[in-house]
Amino acid sequence: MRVFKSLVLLFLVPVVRGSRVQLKNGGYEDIVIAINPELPEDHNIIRNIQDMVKEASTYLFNATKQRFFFKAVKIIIPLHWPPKPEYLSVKTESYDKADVIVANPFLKYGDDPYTLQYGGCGEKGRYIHFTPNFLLNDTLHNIYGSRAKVFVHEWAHLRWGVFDEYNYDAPFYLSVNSGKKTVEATSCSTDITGKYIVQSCTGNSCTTRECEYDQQTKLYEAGCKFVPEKPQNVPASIMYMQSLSSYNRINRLYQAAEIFLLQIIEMDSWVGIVTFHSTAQITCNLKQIVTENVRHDLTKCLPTSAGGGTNICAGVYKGFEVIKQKYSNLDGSEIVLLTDGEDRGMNICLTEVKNSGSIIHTIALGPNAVRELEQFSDMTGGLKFYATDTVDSNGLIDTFSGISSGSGNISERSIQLESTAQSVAVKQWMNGTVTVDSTVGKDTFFVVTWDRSTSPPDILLRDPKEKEYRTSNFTVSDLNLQTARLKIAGTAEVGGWLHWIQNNHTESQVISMIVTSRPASLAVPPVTVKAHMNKDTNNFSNPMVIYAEVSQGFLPVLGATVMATVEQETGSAVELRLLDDGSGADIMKNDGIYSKYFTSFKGNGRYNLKVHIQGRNQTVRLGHRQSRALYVPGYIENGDIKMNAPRPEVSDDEIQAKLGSFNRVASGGSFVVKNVPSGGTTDVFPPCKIVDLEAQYEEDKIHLSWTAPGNDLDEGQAERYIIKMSESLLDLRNTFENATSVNTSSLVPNPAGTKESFQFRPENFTIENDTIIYFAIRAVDNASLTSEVSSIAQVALFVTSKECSPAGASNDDAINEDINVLTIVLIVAGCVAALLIAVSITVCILHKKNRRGFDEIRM
Ligand SMILES: [Ca+2]
Ligand SMILES: [Ca+2]
Repeated sequence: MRVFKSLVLLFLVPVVRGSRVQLKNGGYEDIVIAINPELPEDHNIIRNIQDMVKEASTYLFNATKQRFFFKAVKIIIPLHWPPKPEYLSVKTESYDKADVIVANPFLKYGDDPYTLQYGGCGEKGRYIHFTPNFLLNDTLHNIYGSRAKVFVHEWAHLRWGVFDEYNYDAPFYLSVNSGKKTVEATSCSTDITGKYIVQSCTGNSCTTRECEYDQQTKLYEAGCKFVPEKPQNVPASIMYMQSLSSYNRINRLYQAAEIFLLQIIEMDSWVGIVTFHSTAQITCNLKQIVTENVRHDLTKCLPTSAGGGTNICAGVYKGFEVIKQKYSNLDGSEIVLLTDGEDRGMNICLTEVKNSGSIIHTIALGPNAVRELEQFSDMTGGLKFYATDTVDSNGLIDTFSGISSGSGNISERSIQLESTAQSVAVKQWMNGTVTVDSTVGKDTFFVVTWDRSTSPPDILLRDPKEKEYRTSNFTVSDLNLQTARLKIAGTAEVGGWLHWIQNNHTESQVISMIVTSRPASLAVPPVTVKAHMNKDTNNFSNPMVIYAEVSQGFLPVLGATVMATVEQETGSAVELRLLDDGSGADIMKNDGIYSKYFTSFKGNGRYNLKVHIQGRNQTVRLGHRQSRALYVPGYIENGDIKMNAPRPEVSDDEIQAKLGSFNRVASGGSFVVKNVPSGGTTDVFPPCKIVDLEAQYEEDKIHLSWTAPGNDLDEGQAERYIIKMSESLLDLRNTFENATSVNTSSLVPNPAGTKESFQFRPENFTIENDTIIYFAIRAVDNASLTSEVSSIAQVALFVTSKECSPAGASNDDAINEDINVLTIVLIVAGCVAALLIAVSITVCILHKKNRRGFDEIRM
């Protein structure tokens, strides 16, 4: 029996995530600024972006001691904006991989520029979000500073993973310097002068007064704001004020590609299909998907038998040929390339592929797929997928579903609601519920697949209004006898869809249920999920981090249950729950980004990631993104206090929006693991650093609380805790072992993610009035591996608030670790010398030709 070898699909809507910015001789190149397709035409946006970037380049150049500048920036404008002769068409740039997005905020909560960033300090962010109003309204200069400085501020977040040096949640902190206690604004340079002001407004008339102290916290009262003097001689940090053969692969391929053609790919796309083995053939010339019939015609071009040999370059060349039937160049076209075979001749077309302008997504199928396959994705900015031969993981189907448009036009995108499979014994049932939420419901498909019998299992599907669909309502295609498909007419009912599927075959078989849908309306963005690992290639024994970003438009979705499944080549899968609680791998609590360390490396080779998300009457919170520009409350000029308009605050009712229940499934692509020792591994992962330690002093007792780490980072259970206390923050941080121990013999760690609390009466420690005690904690696992020293918590045991003065004394003993940030900037900056500042700004039209070819390869 011949083995199916490879498949290539070509199409033309930009996908891809991840910036492709390059730094050459100090100049940042290939920066992409994309304007959301929904924005109406306004050429002032382009003009102001150009001015902003030019000015920012000079500012960055000077701020980094002439080391960095912006060299080449491309602006992608919506297709519906009138063209001009100087505009170019996009190549491999796209809205989805833009470094800067210009788009309306989803709901009105101001124009704060921010950077979506969820890695640790030093890791790159995803994108910067500017609103059109920020780019057009010059009066916002007083609030955020000049656009150029804001851009450099956000750029530091995006490229260098630098954190903010101000803190809305804790705007003030208690500082001790030479025995003198002062209350400080959390700012980078404490030499910045100004006043602490409370503003109260009745109607349009506002009054200001100096802040008073809160007797409870010994800090300034709530609502107190630091208002800086406008002329400042102190150099402020940019970060503060910025101003298958035996596995029946051919059948699985058909099932998966059919779902792609019938349900996933957008209307109006152009698609062609090519198959290849040792040579390549066009089986379908480019067709535009204008009706459902075209979709069905395309499925007839899919291969149903396998050939021999794998010549990947021949397949790709044939794919280029198909695209060129209609277009003079390959810019913006996309190719899906699938192979399960080896090909030593891949190198001969690397240069042509790289320069083609086409984006290539790769799918490696099974354990023998050519090792270098992913190079094509890396060179062209395509996605990478890996599907195992495990039938009950739906790997290949999920892979195809992961290839969706990145054009920024979410309203057309297919969204995977469910993908589940299991082996079902004779006469047994696979039952379940899929929730259709109000943000989706158009073009909803329920697909049942099975892998042995030639007739469908018995299917009963019941919608939320109790309307029933049975096997006879499903369509089984003539070409593929193991898939039954039901398209729901109109918009699918919102609520739980129950299904019962019985295996009526004479032996057990794997049955799966796949549900896809599209957004219900243009006005409401759907809940979407993006899942990925922190890197594509990992060397043991570095841990990896799994991220799933759950959002509705630009808003984080909180409270969802997020399960990640990581599968490796041998097919053994590991399931992990991702959390958004700010502990372990999760940098920020409640930002809609769910994270978890991954350490279960069972061997070398390819792994794939898939996430399942369930929301059950959860809320979407209209929270502010982190890493945004500081909203400056006002200035003092010649002794006069000039307050800016108060930040448009959103009430809690507005920030909480009921989202109802929903289901989502997303493929997170593939990654490669190297250097795993053969013959099993010993424990190399300590518990993760505790980052949320808090301390309180109440009734003569210290109350400590934190989130439990695990045995291996944030997984499992630690064996014991070591808690230390000191009157010196630096001693505690630098020489933890020498600090005073707290007796923790009664303290047994709970499983990772549990909230821990511990109370004790400080003994061997003289508590006097005016004492500040600092606390830190480390966890130890059963292999005696010890976590890093935690974040430091403090309690202040003093009552003399009169001594507090808002003096701007510098604090060497600073509590805010952010003091390192400027240094980080300089270290990052300290390697390249640039001689020239010349910004080239190109405007590109996001073309939506949607031509998609569909090459298919076999051996
Ligand atoms: Ca988070
Ligand atoms: Ca361990």
